[in-house]
Amino acid sequence: MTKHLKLYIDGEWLDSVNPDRQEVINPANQEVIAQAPQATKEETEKAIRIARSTFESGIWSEQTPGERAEVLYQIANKIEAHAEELTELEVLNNGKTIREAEADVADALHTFRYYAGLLQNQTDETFEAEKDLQTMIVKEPMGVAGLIVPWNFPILMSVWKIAPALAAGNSIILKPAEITPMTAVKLYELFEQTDLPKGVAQLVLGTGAVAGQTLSESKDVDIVSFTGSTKVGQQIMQAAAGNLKKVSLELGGKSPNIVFNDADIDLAVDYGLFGIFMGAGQVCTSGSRLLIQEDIYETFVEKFIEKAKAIRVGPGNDKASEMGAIVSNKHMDSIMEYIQIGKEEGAHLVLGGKRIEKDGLEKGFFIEPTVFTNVTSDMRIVREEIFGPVIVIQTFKDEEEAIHVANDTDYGLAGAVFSTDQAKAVRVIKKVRAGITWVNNYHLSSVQSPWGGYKTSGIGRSLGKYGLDEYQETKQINISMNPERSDWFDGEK
Ligand code: TAP
Repeated sequence: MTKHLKLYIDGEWLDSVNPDRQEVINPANQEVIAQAPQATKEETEKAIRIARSTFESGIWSEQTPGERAEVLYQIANKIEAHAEELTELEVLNNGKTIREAEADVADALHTFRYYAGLLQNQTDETFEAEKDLQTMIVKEPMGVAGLIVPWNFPILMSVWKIAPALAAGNSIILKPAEITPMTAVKLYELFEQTDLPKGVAQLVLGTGAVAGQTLSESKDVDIVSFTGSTKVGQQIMQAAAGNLKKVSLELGGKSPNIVFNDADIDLAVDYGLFGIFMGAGQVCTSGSRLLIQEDIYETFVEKFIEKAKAIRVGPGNDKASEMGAIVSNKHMDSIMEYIQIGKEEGAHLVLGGKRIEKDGLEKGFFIEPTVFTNVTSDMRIVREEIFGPVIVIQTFKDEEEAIHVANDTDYGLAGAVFSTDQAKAVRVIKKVRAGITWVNNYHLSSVQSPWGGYKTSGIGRSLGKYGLDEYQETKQINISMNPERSDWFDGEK
């Protein structure tokens, strides 16, 4: 039986008045798993009004950090207790593998615990600015936070926004991607079992064009935090200009993974594969451009293809699958179109390139691990984010050229260097214009570290203390300890 999902506003599960429904499907076999409402503009505005009123009431925003931290710990414990169910839902709805979904759920609960701890360790500054003038620098919640998340990490991207936004004392409205609402709904069911006050957290299921746009435009929203495509990020910035709300954007990438001739080749191959094929390449930080030094090119490509060929593609809920499905038919078509473009541009397709339609995968959205060589820097497959299991392999002569090719992109989200010469590796990674970088590994990161990009990859940082800052205002309070008149306008002079 398909589940009928609802909106969650002011502590109530509500049907939308809009009769249109979004079918939520399992991308591994196209089975319909739920029907989701498509919130109207008025329903989204109602969610914003409730968030504004709970914020102003102080029921959450004026709780002490210790009290708020306690609720965040309760949420983390609920996620832990329901980890298996959340993992299954994520696999079912997104198509990723169990191993990937387990890691996401573990990261989600860890993020709530991290922000609970950070909140209790955040202390205000105070200093004597002048004689008898005591200054305090305090952090305050921003107000109402609109959180818009994509489909590639449905629970994790939601939590990376919800945990710091709630920790800071904001009231929130979450808008998941239309096609992947399942774990967000479960998360809100878990919130109901904690002491999070009613009306602090709303869930609006709906389209980007209506619900997302309403959140971005609203004068009653103080910050909109978005993860997704650069194109929509630009639209959100324009919509947000009306009340000059804060905009935090984590956007796309075309990240370089540089391998020098002195690298441990097996290690570089291993992380090169992980860098692009984890999440079937539907990861903002994917290492989608491999840059190989000319003299190891043949050896590297041979080993890389041999291993990529052996990747077991299949349904996420099969423990043997190493790479899952593409999230939707529409997105699969977009990836296949890029593969066609690559061929027409004259790149050499040396592995994959086809939809997989055999061995029980006929009904799902599966694409072979795909490798292009002989590419040039002006090709669209080299410049544009494909967001699928497709890698382009470029070459370079020396350190200078490696840096030039790595930075020859509009994006600046991530990048990596492989070399056994630590000094060179650090020298080069410092020149890569990107916010999330690695030396001799790929994709390894922690909740303490700031997450975000340079150039068209975004504005602002998630996670760590930087992520909490995103959702806080900073205020100075100047206190006269021994008040005296200023006599600035003294009519007698
Ligand atoms: P986007 O269109 O960017 O969607 C991301 C989120 O934004 C979804 O919740 C979407 O809602 C919402 N949205 C869409 N239009 C909006 C608007 N005008 N105002 C406010 N919110 C809006 O991503 P997509 O269509 O799913 O994927 C397209 C491409 O984006 C991908 O191929 C990939 O290159 C990139 N992408 C990047 C990332 C990351 S993490 N960097 C993640 C996903 C996608 P609905 O979809 O529900 O309408």
